[in-house]
Amino acid sequence: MTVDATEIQQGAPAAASADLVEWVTTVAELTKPDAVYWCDGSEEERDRLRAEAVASGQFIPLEKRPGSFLVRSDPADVARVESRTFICSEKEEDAGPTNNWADPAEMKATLMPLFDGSMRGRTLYVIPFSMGPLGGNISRLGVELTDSIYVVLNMRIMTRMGAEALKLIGEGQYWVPAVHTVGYPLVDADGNRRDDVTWPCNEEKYITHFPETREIWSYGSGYGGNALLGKKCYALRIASVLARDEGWLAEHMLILKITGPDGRVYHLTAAFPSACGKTNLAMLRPTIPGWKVETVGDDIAWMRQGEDDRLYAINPEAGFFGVAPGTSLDTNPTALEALDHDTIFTNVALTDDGDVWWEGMTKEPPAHLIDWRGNDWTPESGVPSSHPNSRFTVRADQAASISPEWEDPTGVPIDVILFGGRRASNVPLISESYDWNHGVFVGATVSSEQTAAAEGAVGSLRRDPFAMLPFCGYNMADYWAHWFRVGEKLGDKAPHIFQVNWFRKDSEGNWLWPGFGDNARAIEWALRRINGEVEAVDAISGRIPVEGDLNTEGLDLPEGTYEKLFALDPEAWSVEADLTEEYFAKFGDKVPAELHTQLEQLRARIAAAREA
Ligand code: GTP
Ligand code: SPV
Ligand code: MN
Repeated sequence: MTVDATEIQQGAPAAASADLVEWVTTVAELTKPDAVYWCDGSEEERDRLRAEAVASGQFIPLEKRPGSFLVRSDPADVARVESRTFICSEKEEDAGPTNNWADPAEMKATLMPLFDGSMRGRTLYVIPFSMGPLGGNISRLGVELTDSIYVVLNMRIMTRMGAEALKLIGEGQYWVPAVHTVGYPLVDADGNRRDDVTWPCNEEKYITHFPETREIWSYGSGYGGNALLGKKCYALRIASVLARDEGWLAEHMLILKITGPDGRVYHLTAAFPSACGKTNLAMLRPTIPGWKVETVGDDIAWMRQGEDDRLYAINPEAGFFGVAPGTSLDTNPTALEALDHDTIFTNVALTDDGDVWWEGMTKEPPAHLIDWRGNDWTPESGVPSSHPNSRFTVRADQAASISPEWEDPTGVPIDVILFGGRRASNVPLISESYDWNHGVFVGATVSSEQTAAAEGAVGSLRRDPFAMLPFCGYNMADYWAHWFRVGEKLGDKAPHIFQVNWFRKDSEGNWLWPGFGDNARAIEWALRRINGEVEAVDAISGRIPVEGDLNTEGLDLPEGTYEKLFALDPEAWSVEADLTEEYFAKFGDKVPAELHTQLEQLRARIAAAREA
């Protein structure tokens, strides 16, 4: 029996506004669930939903980690699906050449038959949530409707979800509607029932955004950014549109606080593409004495100019949806320690004693595991035991490194912005932008080797401007123009911009730089630069350290490492410049003139380096 409008109205909490109840009713009439359930965010509710998910077989309780569960997804639903992600703006040029565009009316016409009856036999969960601290000025509200308990329990960790958010919406605050279905109804239109599976999803997937009406509709996937709609769909794709219209920034950036030996405090944001080290840097344990890093956010930053004209950042999320493989006591002890309770693990391996394991967690793999597909696994199996995009979901405040300011609704003032990516060659360990506009050019031209965070060819080099390629909700060239406008408003209060690359390799393919905790050394140099404590060398990509100024004390780097880390080959950079010109051409006359000016200046520096 599908739920009817009267039942929905009677079942709605008193705090629910009429417009919200009406929207829920409309979606329920379309998707035809058995029941509608309004999430209140309580622990009692969490425990009940966990128990249901365990009973259905989707959640495997982990004895070693209280309140923690392992979930195995369908092998065909393991990452964001960029090819199925659409920006449905009225005009195609407003989506731009880097997004898949669809006409909003046509997309709705495609989606409605898919959503029709898509929740038959299931419960529709109403998830009111806040991105950012509840009631904060920079924070924004949303409501996700979903037929997945997995999504509810993940959203409960990743956002401030429940009665408080519902109350703010009831008071008339702005909210964004987001509808999600796994697209696996348990009952067909004729009333025939089928059994559920542990990871329901649909072969057909649509992750759609309507920037003008500010709606999100997601069909067919239960995984990560495809399904936890507060994250990429709202906090980046829709929020980037809001930010453009309202003069702020919604970015794919970590936020950290760093304190030096002299007690001075700085805040940084860093934009790195998916699975390129944001979580790791946000929880960095510096290897240089006297430095301390605290975490504000690991994936998304919302930034606005404050009353003192500086740029302030909040983390709109409440949890971490972090890459599991590679997380170890050596690389990221803070993350590993945070995962000892109340964590959802997706697509990692199960040990014989009821714990989890993934590649890189320990040097020696266990002798036997159940892999992420549910099969027996031994070190001889020849395949990874965990999916490369397997993830943990954990409350942010479970990380010991969490900054006391992480929930400050006004945010933290940003001193430095880093842009980075995975580059085996050409891009030096660190270089300082000549000014804001050069920094925007650097951000706009980032390329990075693709990772397993999205479907596609892992390792292939692709442009990922501002690490926003899959997340910008409008034309990327307009987004660049927006960054120039923001810089103009910030003037001399603007953060300093640096480019970093932890991933440079030698000719044998070995990392040149130890990375992780040692990345603090590059940040130390950046902070000394902004304080005017050290000189720098004007180079092709920006200003690079004078040899000896980069603190390598205690590192056992082979002779010649500095030269290799900072090598800037004019021939290779000339090729980069040509590729950049080709890349800009895709955006036609939308490319801000300043980017062409910056490209000319880059070419001039390349020419000067050739002559030197
Ligand atoms: P998303 O959550 O997908 O946006 O990714 P992220 O940027 O937060 O990535 P994360 O910090 O989880 O890092 C992903 C991978 O990069 C892990 O396998 C890390 O081990 C690896 N990694 C992170 N920092 C470094 C580093 O400094 N050097 C090297 N070589 N690898 C690193
Ligand atoms: C990313 O891919 O950048 C992520 C993971 O942070 S997801 O939420 O799946 O987008
Ligand atoms: Mn991300």
